[in-house]
Amino acid sequence: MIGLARHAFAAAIIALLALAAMAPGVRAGFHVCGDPTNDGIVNSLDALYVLQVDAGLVHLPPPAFSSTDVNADGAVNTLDALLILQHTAGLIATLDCA
Ligand SMILES: [Ca+2]
Repeated sequence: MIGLARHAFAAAIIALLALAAMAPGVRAGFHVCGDPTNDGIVNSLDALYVLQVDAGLVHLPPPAFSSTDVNADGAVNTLDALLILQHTAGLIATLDCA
């Protein structure tokens, strides 16, 4: 039941964010924690990308994993997207990736 709710939550967030922007393609090479889109900026598009990965809509290339697992728990999921959004909103000063 919790898993179903988690996926429903992720799907709702994806739908809302997709209205605002198209998901960018992921380029080779990842450097900034919380920036799986690798555009040098950590923002809501990165959270959208994480939610798409969690929902199975896009594939996360192995090199991107370490910059995407922002809570370093070994998984890329909605918690990482939440932390990215909190960072974007200024509620978290830094993100610590695996
Ligand atoms: Ca994680």
